[in-house]
Amino acid sequence: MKSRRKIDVESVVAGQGRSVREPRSAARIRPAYYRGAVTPGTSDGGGRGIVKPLPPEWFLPHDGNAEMRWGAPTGPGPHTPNERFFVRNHTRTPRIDPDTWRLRVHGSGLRGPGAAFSLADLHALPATTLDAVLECAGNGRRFWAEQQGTPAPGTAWGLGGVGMAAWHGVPLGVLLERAGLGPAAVDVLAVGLDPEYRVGGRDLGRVRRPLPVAKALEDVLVAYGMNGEPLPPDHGAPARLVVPGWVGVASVKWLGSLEVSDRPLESPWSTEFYRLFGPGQPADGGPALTRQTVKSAFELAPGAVLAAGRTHQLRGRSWSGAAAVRAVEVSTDGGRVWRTAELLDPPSRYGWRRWALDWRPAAPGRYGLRARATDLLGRTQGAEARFNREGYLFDAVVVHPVEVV
Ligand SMILES: Nc1nc2c(c(=O)[nH]1)N[C@H]1C(S)=C(S)[C@@H](COP(=O)(O)O)O[C@H]1N2
Ligand SMILES: [Mo]
Repeated sequence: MKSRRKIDVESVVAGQGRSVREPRSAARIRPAYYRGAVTPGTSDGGGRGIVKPLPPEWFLPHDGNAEMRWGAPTGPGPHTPNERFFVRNHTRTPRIDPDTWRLRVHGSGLRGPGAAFSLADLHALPATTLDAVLECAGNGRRFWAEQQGTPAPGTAWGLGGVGMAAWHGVPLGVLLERAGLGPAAVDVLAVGLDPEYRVGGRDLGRVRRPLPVAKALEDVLVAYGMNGEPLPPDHGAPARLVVPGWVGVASVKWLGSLEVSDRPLESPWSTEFYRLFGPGQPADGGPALTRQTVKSAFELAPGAVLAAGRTHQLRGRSWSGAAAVRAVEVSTDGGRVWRTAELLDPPSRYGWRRWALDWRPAAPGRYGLRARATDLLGRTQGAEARFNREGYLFDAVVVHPVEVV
């Protein structure tokens, strides 16, 4: 049994929205991995620590994080283009020299001394491409306050802490086999190369999180490609984990090492953060979060203005961490009548499905549009989500306000 330390989650989470202190000189942390300073994202201060541009029509800044706006069309296909993909950084995007970078695999769960892989080594290993949604566990957090009157601390994401990419890389199982995976291995601790995370006066060290070997061998990727391009700096270059269906934090970016252990491992990201605390949970918190819940979003700006007496095609996307989305229903009358939306993509185990539905609002006024999805396991979205203190996994139907004129 893993030890469950009692910790002051409130103070830790309360600090999450604030800026964290600059790392010590990057050169002192790990000279080979850092090359110069990070270019700021935008001059409005919204994208501190993010390298790519963050045009306000595409992104909503949250301190050092960037939320994707659902109101801006993202292109013809189901994939979120790299330049539009949300960014969630605990500190800032590091610049890593791909030529000197190595991924070190070590630990008691290996048969031998372990191995170190260069990017060229990764490129030479068998690779696969996988469509997978990547979503922050806190996605939708602002709706705890807005819809349920129970605010939760932390980044107030709308529904844009999510994206879907075609991830390309080496199955983690292949890599672990090459590194000498032994029969006693139980956990793999992935460690990022971004600066140490400091919060509430404590230095929690590098972002890292254990992954059970069973999941590691199932479908996890060490990804170095994203939508046909090399992984961009903000999304984990040169390589990151992609843990399909699981909370975003499992997909550790800027991968530096993998500790393969014959005993269970833990980190603050599995003991303090990304667990459920509160009503209905064990007194000292639930288990480390794994799968994401079911969600749906309209591809429409909140408060969008639509003409009365005309037919509008409502579009959106739905996803689930547990199984492919099976059906999506939409209500335009406050949740009384639900109509089945047309699904525009085939079922996808880890990808989302786009959908569409025609709506001809007869009369002007304010409307709350609702969409709810059901996955192949029968998991669906209700009118209310069950509260937890940190506001993770909001899975209720989100009411999307529009104005008909
Ligand atoms: N090393 C490292 N990995 C990380 C993070 C981080 O701050 N550092 N953030 C995690 C969280 S909370 C999320 S939701 C996803 C976000 O991935 P993205 O920025 O590529 O969208 O990365 C995860 N991996
Ligand atoms: Mo996250």
